[in-house]
Amino acid sequence: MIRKGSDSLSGTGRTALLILAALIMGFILSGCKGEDEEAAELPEEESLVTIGFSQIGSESDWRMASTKSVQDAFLAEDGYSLIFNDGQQKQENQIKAIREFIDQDVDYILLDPCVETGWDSALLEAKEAGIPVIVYDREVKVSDESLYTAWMGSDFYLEGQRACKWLYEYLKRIKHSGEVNIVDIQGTLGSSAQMGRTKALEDAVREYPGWNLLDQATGEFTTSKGKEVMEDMLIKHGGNIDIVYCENDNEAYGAIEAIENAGYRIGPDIGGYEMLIMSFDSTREGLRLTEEEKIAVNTECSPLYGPRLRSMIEALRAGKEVPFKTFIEEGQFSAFTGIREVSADGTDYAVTIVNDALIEEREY
Ligand code: GZL
Repeated sequence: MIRKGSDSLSGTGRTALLILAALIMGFILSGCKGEDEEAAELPEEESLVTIGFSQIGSESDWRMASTKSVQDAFLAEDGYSLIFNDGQQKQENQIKAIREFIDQDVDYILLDPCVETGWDSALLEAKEAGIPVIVYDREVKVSDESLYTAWMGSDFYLEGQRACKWLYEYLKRIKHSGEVNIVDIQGTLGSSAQMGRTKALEDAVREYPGWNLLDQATGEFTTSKGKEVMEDMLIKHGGNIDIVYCENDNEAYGAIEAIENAGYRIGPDIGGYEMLIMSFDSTREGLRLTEEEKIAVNTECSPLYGPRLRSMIEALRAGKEVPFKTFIEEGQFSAFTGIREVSADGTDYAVTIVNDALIEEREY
């Protein structure tokens, strides 16, 4: 305490003054932290929203882009703690990860399911623990849809329909009246992406006269397996193959390598004994091959879910309703300028002609 009118302070008074001065100094200093101190200041660990992210694996360019999109959307500086688990393309690993997230009592679980079935028990455990599960990209098939909060992803059957309709229109424009022999390098068997794209091709083969499905085998959405499957198909069918339907870009990379190694030509001129490659994903590398006409048509499957998933979680945190099922818009690309749109399911979809600028701008 400071006494008034006194020209010298007692011991107590001096101590009080020193304490007061220290308090004032402390107050001033605390208000002017260095920039780096503020920058380094992150939300307290316990205040972060924790998210368990069960990712399928790292099998393809698409998958890596999908992982990056989610990681970039849930940063600590934005108040999130993302716990990432790579399932290495095995459902048992993903189920184990879900159970670990429950033990860690995360706030939300993000799941991209490698296959559609076999999730009921793990999802029931999450529901009983009160942890909302958002499924994205591929779908789950469960006995009770209340086992998860929402799904957002692609319409894989429509992707396949658009790809096959493009081929139908293309064959018309080059006046190819004969039969076409098609081989199908499938994705991971049992995944929604594979089932949708495969079924669309099988339905088109039934619908369009002269379309023959020579062979089908899974390339597991990888370059190496796609190459191996193509090598086997070339041994069995050789130059009888007209169309190679690759269910993702990485399989197309592998198929192209196998076809060129075997001395066959790749391109849109199937009448001139070139093999025509179709693909899905529309990655930057896939579109570069499309511009070179090594891939005739590339049907997009966007991996950029991060911002959408973050918006959904922010809505849930705010107590808002979110749609149970959300399909995302996707494009289609080709270097063939004769087709600018295809109609599927009663809707006209634009076909974008690839060019360098478009490829440069791609986020993945
Ligand atoms: C489809 C996605 C598929 C991609 C592949 O949404 O699940 O898995 O098409 C990826 O590239 O491996």
